[in-house]
Amino acid sequence: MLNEAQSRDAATHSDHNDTDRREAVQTSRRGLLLGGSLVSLGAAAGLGLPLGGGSSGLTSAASAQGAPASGAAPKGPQPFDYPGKDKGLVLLGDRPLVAETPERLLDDDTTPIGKFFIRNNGQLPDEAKNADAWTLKVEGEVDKPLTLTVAELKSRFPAQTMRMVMECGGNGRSSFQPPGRGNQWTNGGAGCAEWTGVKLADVLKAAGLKDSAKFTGHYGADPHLSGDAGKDAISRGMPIEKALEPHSMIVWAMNGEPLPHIHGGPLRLVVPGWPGSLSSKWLTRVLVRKDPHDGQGMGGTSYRLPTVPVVPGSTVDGKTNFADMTSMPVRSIITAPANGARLASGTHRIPIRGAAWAGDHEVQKVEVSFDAGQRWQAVDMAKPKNRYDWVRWTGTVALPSDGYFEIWVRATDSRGVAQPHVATNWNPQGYGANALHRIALLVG
Ligand SMILES: Nc1nc2c(c(=O)[nH]1)N[C@H]1C(S)=C(S)[C@@H](COP(=O)(O)O)O[C@H]1N2
Ligand SMILES: [Mo]
Repeated sequence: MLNEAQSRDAATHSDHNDTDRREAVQTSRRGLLLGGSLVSLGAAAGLGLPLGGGSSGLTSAASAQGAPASGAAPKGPQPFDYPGKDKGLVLLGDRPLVAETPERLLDDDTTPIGKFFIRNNGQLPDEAKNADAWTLKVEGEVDKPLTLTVAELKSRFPAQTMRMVMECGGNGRSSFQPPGRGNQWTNGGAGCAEWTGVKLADVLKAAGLKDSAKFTGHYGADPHLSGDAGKDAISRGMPIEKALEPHSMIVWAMNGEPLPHIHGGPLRLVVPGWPGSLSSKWLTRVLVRKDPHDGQGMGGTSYRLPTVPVVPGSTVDGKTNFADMTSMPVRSIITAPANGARLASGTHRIPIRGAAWAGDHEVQKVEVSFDAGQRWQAVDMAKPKNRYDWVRWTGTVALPSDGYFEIWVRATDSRGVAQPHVATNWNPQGYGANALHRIALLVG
């Protein structure tokens, strides 16, 4: 059996199709964790223990990510440095640029742009000089192919603003054992912003969908990592039913500001509830198709899950008994206190808060435990603003004494499906892991 460091190494160096390759060149998460913000968080909180962040699984939260990987030289703190972004984001890879938001930074009702995670598959395209002149083509199985500028989108169709979660399909990947290939997200490949734009459905209807219109394919302006102009960085698509949902949007603003370049400005899709990879940034073209899209990031094991569970670590090509991911699974996070917080002796009533969301489903309940799941208590949930908004929750746990405690949280969706204690339905690229979130606290 591989130990954690070895298998993480294997994950980092594995080589498969193009998508995998891109993820494989990324910086090892382990190295960053060792020298990075999570360890210093423990230190900053006055705690000598090497507490990890976002840990899940069957080891204690304090030890889950604390042991140095053999051969990895400890590095100094490496704050994430990108214009307009919070230095507390954690860099998962710099080529392509990928950064996640530690759970404690997801403490705002609406995730500020500065704290919103970044997930690129290719290079950044050039920044548009005139956002309103950016053009989008809608073609394929339509009566009237359209070429629309952003200015025309704004003037021809009714605008709407929705607060909705965007979540990477690989969010939670670091809790798979053996590790799934790709960015080792904890729970921070997600954020919830206010998106302003038009319904994708309105634009598709203006183009006139033919009876043969069954699927979409999306294209963005970002060059492939290799620079090869014949390849797309990513090009995913979805069934037309999802495209026609009123919450599937073409957006130009985020939290009331023009959509930032790093988040796909001037124009992107937001397809809530499903893997973030459908929410194409720097959107240039929506192709309406009669057959499922075959772009970069479709097929094989890309954004696909086993329909018949496979042995963890097995070699599978995704051709049989696999299906495209649709709804993301239910997830909850504790955003305060921060993992590793140290509280004064005698502090036993601990206010805690966080967020929960459930892909296409609603959150039915959120519960917390301070005794490793022997007893659970429900917390109060705020009403979401609209469908696909997350639920902000608050609660208080009454600890029996001073000492070391873990607070666990789990959410249950509207179908009665709760988060598992360990990541389940292992798959080679590590999608859909939603093991419950835990934080460690030391009182006294
Ligand atoms: N054109 C383009 N669109 C893209 C991507 C990309 O690399 N290129 N990444 C996708 C993935 S995998 C995710 S999770 C989201 C992330 O959006 P964000 O970077 O704004 O957080 O964008 C999606 N849209
Ligand atoms: Mo993603």
